[in-house]
Amino acid sequence: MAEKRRFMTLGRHIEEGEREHPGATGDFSGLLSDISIAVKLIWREVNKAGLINILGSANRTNESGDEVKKLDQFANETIRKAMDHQGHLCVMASEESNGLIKIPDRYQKGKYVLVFDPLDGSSNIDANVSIGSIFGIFRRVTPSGPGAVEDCLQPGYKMVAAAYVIYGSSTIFVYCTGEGVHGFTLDPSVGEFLLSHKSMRIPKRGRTYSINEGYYSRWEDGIKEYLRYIKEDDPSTGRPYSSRYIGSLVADFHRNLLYGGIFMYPCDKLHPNGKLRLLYEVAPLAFIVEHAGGRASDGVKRILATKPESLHQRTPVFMGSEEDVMEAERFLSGVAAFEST
Ligand code: AHM
Ligand code: MG
Repeated sequence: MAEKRRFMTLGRHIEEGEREHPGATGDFSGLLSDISIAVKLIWREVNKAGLINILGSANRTNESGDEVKKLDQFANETIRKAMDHQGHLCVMASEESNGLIKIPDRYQKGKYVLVFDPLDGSSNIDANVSIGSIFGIFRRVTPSGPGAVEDCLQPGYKMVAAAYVIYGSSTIFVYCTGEGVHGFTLDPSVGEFLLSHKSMRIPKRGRTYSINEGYYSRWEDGIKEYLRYIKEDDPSTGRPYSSRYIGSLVADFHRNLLYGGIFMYPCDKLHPNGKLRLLYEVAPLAFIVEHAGGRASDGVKRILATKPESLHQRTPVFMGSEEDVMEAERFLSGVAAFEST
C-alpha cells in the first residue's frame, strides 16, 4: 500500500508549536505568520527580476506612474509594512535602514523586536543567482512604549527565533524557535510553504569550504595556514576539501547546513572587522546552525555571545560543521600550526 503523506504547512507548524506552550498569547505565532506573508510578496517580485528590462528598470516609473524600486528597497519596505501594524513588535532594525525602524505612533507596541536583512546577496540578482532574506527575533528589554536601540543590541543567544529564506531554484523558508530547525519549500501553485526538511542536523564534519579565496593575500597567517591544510592531499582525513562559494550568504549557508562544511568570512586588510553584519546576517544564522548541531565563531569566541555595540556592527565569521569550525579556530589561535611543526 502506498505510504500516506501528511502535508504540513508552515502556518500549521507554527500553530502546533504554539499549542505546546500553554501560556502563549498567539503574538509570537502571529509574528512568524506575518514574516511568511512578507517573504511571499518578496518572492513574487524576485521571480520577476529577470523581466526588469522589459517591465521597467529600477528607479523608473511603471505603467501606473508608481516608482519601481530596487529589489532590496522593495524587500525592506515590504517587510516593514507587513510587520509594523500588527501589534507584535515594538521596534525593528534592518541592514537596509540607517537607524531604527520605529512602529508608528498610531499602532500598538508589542513585546518583540525584529532584526533583518531584507535581501542578502542582492548584487547577484542580475546573474539569476540565489539570494535570501534573514530574520532574528528578540524579546524586548525595555518595559513598554516605543522600542529603543537597546532592544536591538542584544547578544544572539537571547534570540527567541531566527529564520532565513532562499529565493532559488525553489524558495525555501528555514526557521528555528529553539526547538529544532525546520525547512519548508514553497509550492507556488498553492502559495503555501510545505514542510520538506524536518529537524535538520548539520553533519559534524563536512568536506567543503566556502570563502572568497580571492582575498588570500590580504589574510593573516592563521587563516592562510588553515586553507593550506584543508587543501592538502590526505584521503585518510577526507582532504582535500572541495571549494564551493556562491557569494550569496544564505545559499552558501544552506548548502553547508544540508551537506556539512564550513563558511568563512574572516577579517582582511580591506575588511578589518569582517564584512558581514553581526545583527542582521551572522547572529540569526549562528542561532540556526547551533540548533542544528553546528558551531559559529568569530575565530576566538562564540558568535552568539557577542553583544553588538552598534546596529551595523560587522564581525568575522566561521560557521558550519562543528569539527571543521573547531579546527579552523585551532589554526587561527596558532595552536594547530605549532602542532604541525
Ligand atoms: P550584501 O549584504 O551587500 O548583499 O553583502 C553580503 C554578501 C553575502 O551574501 C556574501 O556572503 C558576501 O556578501 C560576499 O562577499 P564577497 O563578494 O566579498 O565575497
Ligand atoms: Mg546582507
